Amino acid sequence: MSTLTAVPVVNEIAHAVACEVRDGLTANPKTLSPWLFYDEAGSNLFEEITRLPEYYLTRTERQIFTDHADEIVEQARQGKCLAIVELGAGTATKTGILLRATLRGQSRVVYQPVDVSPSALEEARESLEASFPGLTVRPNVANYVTEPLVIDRPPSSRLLALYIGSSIGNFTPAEARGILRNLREQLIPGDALLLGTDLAPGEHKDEAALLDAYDDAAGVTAAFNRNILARINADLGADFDAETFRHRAVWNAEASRIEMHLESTTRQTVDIPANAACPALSLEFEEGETIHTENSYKFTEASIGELLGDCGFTSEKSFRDAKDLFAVTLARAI
Ligand code: AVJ
Repeated sequence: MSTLTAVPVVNEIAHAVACEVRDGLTANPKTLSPWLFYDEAGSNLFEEITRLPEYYLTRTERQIFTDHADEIVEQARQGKCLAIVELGAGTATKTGILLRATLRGQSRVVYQPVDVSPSALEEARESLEASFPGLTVRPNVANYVTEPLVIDRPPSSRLLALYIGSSIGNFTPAEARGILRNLREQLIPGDALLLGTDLAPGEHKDEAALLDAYDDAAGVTAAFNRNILARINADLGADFDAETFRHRAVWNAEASRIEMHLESTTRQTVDIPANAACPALSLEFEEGETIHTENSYKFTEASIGELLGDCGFTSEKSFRDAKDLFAVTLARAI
């Protein structure tokens, strides 16, 4: 057996960080990919964001699950037994509501969370199996964005795939279609998808409130955004002074997305030492130059239907909160 295949995941991540930074920061305009936010400090900051008064997304989706869990599960199962898969599960904190509802109608359920983080999946497995007798958690460590999915189908059950938390919002329309088509390949007609998407401003949501969700008064989102620079310093030995970059949140109406940027408040040079993926870089920033760090796409009933239709699904039912801020769509594989 070759030892070359046993590259530890940690080195793969270090290599991916180096490649991402090389490609993004030598591009014009400069960009960085949002997955870079989620080192340990960034994951903690995101948890903090989900509790902010301005950041309505997490608590609104949780409320939709709390109010409609039985209906969602009944709609998905159509009298059959369900097995549940979740893309980007993380620690699966909201999923318990749906698992509990599923276990009201069947005595056993298999839950397959897919995530790149083995530690998050292990945490999910321990806490969920302790809370729900009848639940079997089968962690699946994989990158559902870049790798073909492998999902196990327990005999004679129908699959319900969860892609919640507005995670799909981080991807361009083309990338989002790639992800849902990758999922669809593992499903058969009659299987279900539950998709959580944030809604565009309009009749029920004003643009200012949406912007506040990405630029909170306490500055937690700003710290989350700047943490990407601290991570690059820590992982690659770069010399970013994060305090010289201002957090910017912008609504791009044409693309229907919130964009986050980091804006250099001064003309400066940032150095990144050579690494396995890249020779040493000396990066010039003009005063006011930005790094585009995130897109968060916002949807309408129509754009959700279009996305699903393009990927082999049909939308069956949309579950909303009372203020119509967020949508949870139950779709069927056709
Ligand atoms: C984790 C992608 C759903 O886009 O709202 C929160 C990330 N960025 N605040 C989102 C995020 C800034 C979040 N998602």
